[in-house]
Amino acid sequence: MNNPIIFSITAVKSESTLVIQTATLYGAQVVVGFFLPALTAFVFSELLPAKRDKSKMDMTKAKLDFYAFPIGPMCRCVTMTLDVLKVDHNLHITDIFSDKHPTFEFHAMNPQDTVPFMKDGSTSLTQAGAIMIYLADKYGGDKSVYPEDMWIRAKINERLFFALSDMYETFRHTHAHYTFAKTDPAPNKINALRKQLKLIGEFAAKTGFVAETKSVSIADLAVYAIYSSYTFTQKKLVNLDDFPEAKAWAQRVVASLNDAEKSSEQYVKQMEQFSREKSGGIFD
Ligand SMILES: N[C@@H](CCC(=O)N[C@@H](CS)C(=O)NCC(=O)O)C(=O)O
Repeated sequence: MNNPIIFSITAVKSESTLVIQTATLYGAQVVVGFFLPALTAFVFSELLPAKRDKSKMDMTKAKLDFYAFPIGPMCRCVTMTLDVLKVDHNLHITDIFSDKHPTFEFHAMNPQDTVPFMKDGSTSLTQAGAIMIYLADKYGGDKSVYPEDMWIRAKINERLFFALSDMYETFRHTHAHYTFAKTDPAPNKINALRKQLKLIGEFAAKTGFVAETKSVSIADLAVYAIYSSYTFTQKKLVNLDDFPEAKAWAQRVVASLNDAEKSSEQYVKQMEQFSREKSGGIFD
């Protein structure tokens, strides 16, 4: 024990153990003091928001898939939104009147079986209004079709729901009723249509657009998609000339849409052919 060599070896050993222990303790402090807070900050600031905002998680820039029967106004208001926002997409024409609808693949994606239906990366949506709002939020560019101000949005939402619920219901009981039932609609449904056409003119009186915005909003697109379905039914339903304010609004919308209106126009023509054939000439 008193051997000086053994003593000095023992002293060196215990000193290096002390050095290692100190280094380990220091390392642990660095991990706990710096890396852990940094890692926590990274998880909260980058990974968790990315999980909420699914667009950040999409590794590939795959094109959006849109399933529609675009001669119908519920689908046309979305095709117009896609065109106005210039969203690159695959359009899958889905014939809802075909015996094969819904296909197994379509039902697996959308158990509700309805169009419009959209898949964009990991997001899939039904309901025309929900899809329009999503597109405007994600691809809205300068946000003019759906400004971020909550008061402006509230009015746009109100008029969007007016179109997609009230106007669409009237469309089903008038235009679609003639097409499929081939009999006159109930008089109160024609009255509802006349009231809605008058309202469109009143809504547009303030700024020229139905949701009191300075330019076309998604509410104008939804109202226009349904309004344009009445252009070839005037002999049988209502004469659009009886509602000059609504007519002036429609012309204003068409003028501001430029090329985006072309696809809608082409689908309205297809709708005319479809409705005339199905109804057995009732609109002639
Ligand atoms: N409230 C829905 C209505 C969708 C809807 O009823 N779509 C019809 C065509 S306009 C449809 O897909 N029908 C076929 C089916 O239900 O199988 C929306 O806004 O998208």
